[in-house]
Amino acid sequence: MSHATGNFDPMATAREGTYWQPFTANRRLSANPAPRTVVEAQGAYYKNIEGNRLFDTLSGLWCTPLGHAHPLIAEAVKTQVETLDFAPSFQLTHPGALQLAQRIATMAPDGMNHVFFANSGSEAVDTALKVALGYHRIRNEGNRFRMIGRERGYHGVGFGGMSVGGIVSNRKMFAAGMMPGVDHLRHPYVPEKVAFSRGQPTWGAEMADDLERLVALHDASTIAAVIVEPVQGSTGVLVPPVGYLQRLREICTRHGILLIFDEVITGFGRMGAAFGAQRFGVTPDMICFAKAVTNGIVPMGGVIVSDAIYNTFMTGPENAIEFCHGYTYSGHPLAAAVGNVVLDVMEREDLFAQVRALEPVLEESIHTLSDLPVVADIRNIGLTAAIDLKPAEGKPGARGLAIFEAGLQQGQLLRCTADTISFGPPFISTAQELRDMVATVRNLISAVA
Ligand code: PXG
Ligand code: PLP
Repeated sequence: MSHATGNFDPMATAREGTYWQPFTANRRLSANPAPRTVVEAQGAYYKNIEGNRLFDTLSGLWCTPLGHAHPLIAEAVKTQVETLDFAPSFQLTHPGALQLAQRIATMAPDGMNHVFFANSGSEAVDTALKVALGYHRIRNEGNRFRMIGRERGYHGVGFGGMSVGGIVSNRKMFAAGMMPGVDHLRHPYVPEKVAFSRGQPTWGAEMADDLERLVALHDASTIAAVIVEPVQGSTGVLVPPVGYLQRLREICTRHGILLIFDEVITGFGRMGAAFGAQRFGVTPDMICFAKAVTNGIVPMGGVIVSDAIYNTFMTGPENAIEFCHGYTYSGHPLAAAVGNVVLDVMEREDLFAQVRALEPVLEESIHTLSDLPVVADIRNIGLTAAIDLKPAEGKPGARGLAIFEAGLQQGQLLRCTADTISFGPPFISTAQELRDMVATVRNLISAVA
């Protein structure tokens, strides 16, 4: 059989499982690939191979807030390929990455003026953990090797991010490969206290004191860093209680522990501000970013570090490499060009303000579903929300899967993980599109429950 594109039958290959897909029930997909095969994307909609138009309720995988096929991005990609398609980032530099670093530093909280580029959230997290180790070692505090993550946290799939992550299914198969010296904070989500909160729960700041428990157990002199998502996204939008992140910051500062915010989802406007750091009024020592920085069009991630951290590394012999770390594609010209255009569009179209305007629309609308008996909780913050369904008797995940598959027939591409439905619609969504999305979800939930 010819493999030329014209003769290629994607459905036949999907049934073979040749493409082993990430975080996917591969056999379920192979059994019925057509509804799940997307072939086009425009604005806030995908189209699948069956011709159904699907509203993009998670902005791809939280990464395409400006929508798809943006003409300025298409133009920037073409121009950049024709001008400078690749540039080594080891010992060389180029204007696109310099400009993007400068703009990201400007958007970051005061005192965070240095940007290290990677290509994904997972790489961003691994980079931040290595910066933390190096920082303490240079300061002759090399005994600080422990990393503290949080239960239910998601920090990607590298060995570092997996180790500080707290989602059990992502950990148990690889338990033998965990980084040494990692411990976890309890997550602050206690449904009896906070279910059906709108925005930040008022209960739970004291859950941050769990860090004092780990300090007492391990001693602060052995702890390098704490890494948390300001809002725990992947596990289903767990919103920080009022005062919780402030308290974590205070405890870290008191004990000389670095605080890393993993803003791979919350960064670049999703919270109605440049970063969750600003939305929640807490300045960490490092911010991990990815996804929306390039609208998901070209992979990119990175870490914003404080001046104090950067200056600590910029010591030693003048001609020495200060941080022996980096990726072939760090600061890739194509990613940088797209990043610069994305920030142009966000600024010109005032999209953070648009998020702030849509937040109450999504909040009002999604909380109307609380009357459905099968709904266990609804949470929201910024342009994100999640619904927990009570699992079907003896069949956890069955309701979520049924809703995902039925959604594909009813014009909604939904993100269902187990029995949680998460939402992160594009910033370019209209209020009506958000209300229609919720109306369809009401019908879907009613149909499976
Ligand atoms: N940190 C956080 C906070 C993330 O949300 C990563 C790191 C890893 O990024 P990469 O680019 O290596 O995948 C993430 C990624 C979902 C979903 O449905 C979430 C992510 C990725 C895919 C799906 O919630 N988060
Ligand atoms: N930077 C970028 C890239 C933006 O998109 C915006 C607002 O949309 C701003 C800065 C300014 O943010 P604010 O509206 O919160 O003052």
